[in-house]
Amino acid sequence: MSELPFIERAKAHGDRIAFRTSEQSHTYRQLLDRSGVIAAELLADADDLQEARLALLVTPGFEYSTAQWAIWRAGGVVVPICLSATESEWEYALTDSQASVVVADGSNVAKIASLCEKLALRLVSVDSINAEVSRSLPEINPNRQAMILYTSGTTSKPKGVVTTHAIIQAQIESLVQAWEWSADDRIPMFLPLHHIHGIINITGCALWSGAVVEPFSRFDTNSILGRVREDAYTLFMAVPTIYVKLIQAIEAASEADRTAILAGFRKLRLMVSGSAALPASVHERWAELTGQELLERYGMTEIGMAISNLYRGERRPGVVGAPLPRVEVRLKAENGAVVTVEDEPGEIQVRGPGVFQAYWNRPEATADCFEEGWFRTGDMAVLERGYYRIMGRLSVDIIKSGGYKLSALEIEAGLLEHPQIAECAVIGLPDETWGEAVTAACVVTGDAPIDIAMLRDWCKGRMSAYKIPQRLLVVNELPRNAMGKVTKSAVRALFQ
Ligand code: MCA
Ligand code: AMP
Repeated sequence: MSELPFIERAKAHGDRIAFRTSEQSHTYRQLLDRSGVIAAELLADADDLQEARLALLVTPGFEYSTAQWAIWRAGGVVVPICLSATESEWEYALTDSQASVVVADGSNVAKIASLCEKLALRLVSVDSINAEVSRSLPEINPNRQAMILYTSGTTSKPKGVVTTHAIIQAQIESLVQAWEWSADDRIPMFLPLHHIHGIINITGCALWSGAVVEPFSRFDTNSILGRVREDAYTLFMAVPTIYVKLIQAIEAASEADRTAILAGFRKLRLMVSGSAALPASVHERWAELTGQELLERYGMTEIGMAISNLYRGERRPGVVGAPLPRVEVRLKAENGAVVTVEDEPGEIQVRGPGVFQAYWNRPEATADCFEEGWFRTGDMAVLERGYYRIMGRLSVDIIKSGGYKLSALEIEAGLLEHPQIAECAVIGLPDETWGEAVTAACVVTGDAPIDIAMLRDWCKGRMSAYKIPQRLLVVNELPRNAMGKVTKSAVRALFQ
């Protein structure tokens, strides 16, 4: 019987370490065995989960990957949900994806139990599966659906991005080839596992290659710097905000600590930045400190990684590079013509085996984002001396803060629930640490004043922490055009 390629590969990696923490290590064989046991439990009496959606609320690390593999091996579709989301954000993802099961671990089980009860969903606690059941698992065609990731966009609610096993494999193989992953690699994983940066670029590529992943429950500067000093890694991948925070930490460290940390970074074979624009100044400062030229790359939930600076070749600050293996990129000018020369801007459009299948249950949105078989990214770029430079986004309603993609419309809808906010407009303003800071202009009613601290406090528990505005301006009215529509460029001008 043929198995999914990642299973076949894991068998070959056998007794190599897949996950290592300060407490314990797990091998690829353990990953296979444990995921087989969980798959059997998930199947219960069924032969195949037949692409049923199973939400995943599991801590990063061995537990997460065993549960993910178990869902795949049982024939289900994984819907990873954000560990720190609010209950209403979970409810949206669970109902929109029509999930029938939630797979959770540790304290996450209790956190989501009442919601599962409300929605009549089966809640499986991976920790309580002890049986050593051995049973045959279904044969899974690689063209079957494998994962749904929720991504914010130009609609007020996030959309589910559906990928198949074959698409995931194409996304991983492209990166493994371009960045020369091997079984000798060791990488820290401190990014959230409901987005592709952590799922595909780090964990997916590492497990495909037989490498070691060192998981952290969150980004904690001191623990990660401690391990860098000990030469624990060969590879490092992060969003620009993390490099900014690392520079601040290194600059604040004592001379001795600083020397040891920098010596650790110097030994890595590759450091990658992505998910948001890496300012050239950060690239240059990092190179000055560590001698490492950060490799910047560009991607999107819908397409995986598309463009990258070269592993062996030029890494130019401020640009994202050239198309990755098996990815085709073109620029489409505003007048609809395909750009054929350098220095002329256009929208990035992408084609290739790593492009997603569809937005879950949204045929119109899916059709709208393809043009002649090319995916329209909504990002503008220009080709300069063979490398693409990202110039910005077509939509002002998409904000990137700390690598998270946020919908201004979704945040506005949340803020309008505040009893005193009559109208609001949310924009992203440039910010040294976060890339963009979520910023709100609000028309407030009633006599009680509202300041940013009060607003942030009110938002806590109502929306994920990274969506909460960092700046607030109370205005008498929002700027509108002749049609009565709020103009975001005029809102932006209010802050200058
Ligand atoms: C945390 N906070 C944030 C953010 N993250 N505020 C705005 N934007 C954020 N992204 C809040 C915290 O809730 C806290 O609020 C305060 O900021 C300070 O928290 P701190 O502990 O300093 O931050 P942190 O918890 O360390 O988080 C920073 C982070 C995190 C590690 C950079 O944001 C993160 O993991 N970002 C990566 C997201 C990611 O993986 N994106 C990739 C998407 P308070 O003080 O009120 O409690 S995939 C993608 O984009 C494509 C495919 C691609 O190309 O990769
Ligand atoms: P997401 O939907 O979270 O996958 O975010 C994808 C978006 O992140 C892209 O459409 C870009 O706007 C942005 N992005 C990713 N990498 C980069 C980069 N290196 N430079 C600028 N923007 C980036």
